[in-house]
Amino acid sequence: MDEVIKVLKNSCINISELIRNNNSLDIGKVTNNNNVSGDNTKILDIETHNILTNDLRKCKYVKKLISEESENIIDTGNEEGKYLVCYDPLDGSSNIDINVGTGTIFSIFDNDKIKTGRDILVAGYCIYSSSTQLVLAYNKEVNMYQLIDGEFKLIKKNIKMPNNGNILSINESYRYEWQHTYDTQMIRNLVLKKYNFRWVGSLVLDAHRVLLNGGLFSYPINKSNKQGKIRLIYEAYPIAYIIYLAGGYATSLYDEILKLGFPIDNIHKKTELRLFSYQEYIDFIKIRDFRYP
Ligand code: FDP
Repeated sequence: MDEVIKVLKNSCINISELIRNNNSLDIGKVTNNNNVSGDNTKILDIETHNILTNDLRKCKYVKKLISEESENIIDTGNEEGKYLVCYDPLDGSSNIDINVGTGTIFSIFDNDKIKTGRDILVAGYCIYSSSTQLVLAYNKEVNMYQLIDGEFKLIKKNIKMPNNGNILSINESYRYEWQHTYDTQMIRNLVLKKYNFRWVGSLVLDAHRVLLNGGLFSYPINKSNKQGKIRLIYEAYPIAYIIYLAGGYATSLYDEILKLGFPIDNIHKKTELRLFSYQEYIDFIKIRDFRYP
């Protein structure tokens, strides 16, 4: 396992270098292809997919790969391989060309023991923003590292989320397309409590804020995204795992994200995603289940 984590760390360092040393207008250009989810693929999406896929293929402990940018599961052909590694090589690709933060999200499973998101062995993400930071959930602890002088140095150990926050993170432009009123009611309640809005539009950064400062992130289903927009295997599961380990909550409307079955026959399946610290979770459940206030 340590070997696989080492490979992922190195790939993230290489991706960070690629982003910092190239013209963001060039690497943010759209290619002629869409990915399997129908998103416009950008040059950096492809380059980051290639870095991770090539590096992980060479690691003899890795058996299979699931990437946002590959339609099917990739078999590495490694005979000793034991692990499945799932990744969104570049989350937040709409932010590349305007130099707003993006990230890589990943998780590692034992390939022969996968039923739900609870079977994750390691989850993590790397943020490429004003600094490059890695958050790793492993051995029941969430730790945060920063890339300083070419190495990831531990800067925060055993992260625990606060009981509540003061930020509300939702793309309200879909308000009239939401399929129910719970999110609208939640927004009203939190605004009355003086919460402030923030929406980076890169899940990895909006989730990172919830992890460190608490609050709410919500991406409900809407008319354009009838199943939700966040990809379950390589976006929602790993973020949910990290948030849970740090004491928060990650759900769709009714289900805990980590309890959702692993969609092996539909690896790009989408879901709703809500992230909460404790107080916001309680508030949301009251609204959803008791129509309160
Ligand atoms: P992106 O399409 O830029 O890759 O799931 C992908 C994602 O970004 C998330 O990172 C982000 O939270 C969300 O989509 C943003 O979607 P909207 O543009 O609909 O707000």
